[in-house]
Order: sequence, then structure tokens, then C-alpha cells
Amino acid sequence: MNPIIPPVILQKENGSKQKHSNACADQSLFTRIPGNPILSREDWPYPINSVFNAGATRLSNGETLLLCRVEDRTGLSHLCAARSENGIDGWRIDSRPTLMADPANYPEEIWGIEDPRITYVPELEKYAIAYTSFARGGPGVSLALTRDFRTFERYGVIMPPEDKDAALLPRRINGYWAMVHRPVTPTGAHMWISYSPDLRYWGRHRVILAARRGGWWDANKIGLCSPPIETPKGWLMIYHGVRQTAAGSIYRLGLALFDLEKPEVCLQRGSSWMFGPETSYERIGDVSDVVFPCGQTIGADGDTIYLYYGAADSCVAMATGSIRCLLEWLDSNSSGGDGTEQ
Ligand code: BMA
Repeated sequence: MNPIIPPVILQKENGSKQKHSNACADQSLFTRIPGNPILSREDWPYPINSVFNAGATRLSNGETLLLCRVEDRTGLSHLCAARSENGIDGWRIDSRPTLMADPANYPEEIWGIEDPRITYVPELEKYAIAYTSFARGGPGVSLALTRDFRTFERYGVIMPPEDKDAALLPRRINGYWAMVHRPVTPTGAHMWISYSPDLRYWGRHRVILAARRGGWWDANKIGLCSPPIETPKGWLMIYHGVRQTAAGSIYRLGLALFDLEKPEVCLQRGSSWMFGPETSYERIGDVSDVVFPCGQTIGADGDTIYLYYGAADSCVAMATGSIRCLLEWLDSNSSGGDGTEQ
């Protein structure tokens, strides 16, 4: 555990009820760490334009690994790993790109690879990386497995364009792997789930959460952020919502909860956004007014979330939150439903 951020302490009382040592804040569910941004282009061991939208995981040795989207000076992106003991500073960055597009074998990657989401899959004893592969047909979802973030087993494109914002659930649901993703269809940019017996062939596609309409903060597009978090109450999903304005798009974060054994069923959906661009590094950059998490790690207390997010498509920042507080907030701020009625 890193020594800087004290963990939330869950104390068991009478064997059943839990007493919490700290109250949930009324206002901010996520707190930015003072050292933000934690990774920027100046930190990179080779010339790049920007680093942002990093997938995250804890390695077996306790280190945090970020698999960062790095945009080089051709404008195309690749993935590069950074490792740190405390998940905050002291990052050791691979001296060369860790995972590059391979257009000779995977033509769907001709314009680069972006926005990885990492899920550790205990059954496989491997990490599954769902990432965006970009080519003439538009963005699609590709999958790779790894044990060490040095060699990768590529599955190629598993969801054809236009599709992105995908993450694998860490375990099978009723015998099938489940992937949340965001295709764009004539009805809009909504979140879907699909199932597979083998990680290659996907079916039973259905919408699980829809972009709302009109004046809503998440009216124009939504998509999964970091991989779903399994809690006793359901799969907690942090998603981004896009509002298009005359000045451009604003990317903010919302929260929804889905049934544990039927993750296509939305149990609760927060009405308002819970985190949005406020600081200068979130408001000003290559693409202004964007917060875009692709990964998180969970503290040893089982409650603290270390959320890693791309800020303004220019750098990587981190904020901390509490699973318990997010669930409490949903209880009093949720509209229910998947948004299709809005
Ligand atoms: C989304 C994705 C992200 C990016 C965001 C803001 O569509 O492409 O990679 O951070 O737009 O530009």
C-alpha cells in the first residue's frame, strides 16, 4: 500500500454490521492527488507528442502498471508500460514502445492502437487487454492477452468498426465471457454487452446503457471507462458521457450499477455526473475539457479506488475514491433505468 493515501478502514462490528471510519463526502466522490498530472510527455524516454488514457493494474509483486496510450509525432498511437511501487510516482517507463500496431498482420491497426483497458483473469492467469484498433473502417475493438506485459498473444479485432471503449469482465457469467463495449449504430453511441464461449466469437449483443438525450450531460455519447468493478451489490461501472456544445465536447464521468449474474440489467444509474474537467490540465490540452479514465487499481482495504485518467488528451492524472461511497451515492442520486426512456 502506498503510504501517502490512508486507506479507508472497514471495521466489522458484531460480526455482521460494518462501521466505517470515515464518512462519504457530500460533494466530490473522487479527490485529485496533489502531484497531478502524474505522467506527461516530458517524462518519456523517447520523443512523443502526448501520453494519456492509460489502462491500469496491480502486478503480483505489488507494483502498479500503467499501459499508457502514447501518441507519437506521426499522430498515431501505441501503448507503453510504466511501473511504480506506490502507483503515484517513481515511474519506470519502458525505453521503447511496449505494444505497437502491427498492420502487416493486423490491418485493422494501420492507424495505431489506443485506450487499453486491462482485466486480470484468474481463470487464465493472464491479463486481458481490450484496446481500440484504428484503420480506414474506423475504430474497432481488439484483444490481446499477456502474463508479463512484455510478450502478447493477439486475438486481433473482436468487435468490428465502429466500436471502442471495451473491457472484459474478469470471470465468466453462466459459462460465458462478457465484454462491455460501445458500438456506434444508427440509434446512437450506447454501451452494449456481448458474450463469448472462447474470447473469439461474440454474440448475444444487447444495449445495457443508452446515451440520454436533449440537455443531459451524457446526451450525445457514452462509453465504459475503466473495467467494471465487482461489488456485493453488482458490477459498478464508471462511464464517460459526452455533451456536445458550441465550443466542442465535454467529457465527464457518471456511474451505473448492473446485476452481478445478469450484467445486461442496469440496477441504478446516477442522474448527475460525478467528476468532470475542472483543473487546468483537464481543461486545456490537445483536446480540451476531457477526463478519460481507462483503468483503476483497488487498495488493500478492498475499498479505495485509484482511478487513472487521461486529462485533455495530453497527460495522465490520478484521483482516489471509495467503492462504498460510490454505492451510497448511487442509492440517493440514481434515476434507475438504462436511459433508453429519456
Ligand atoms: C474519445 C476517444 C478518447 C479521447 C476522447 C477525447 O472518442 O477517442 O481516446 O480521449 O475521445 O478526445
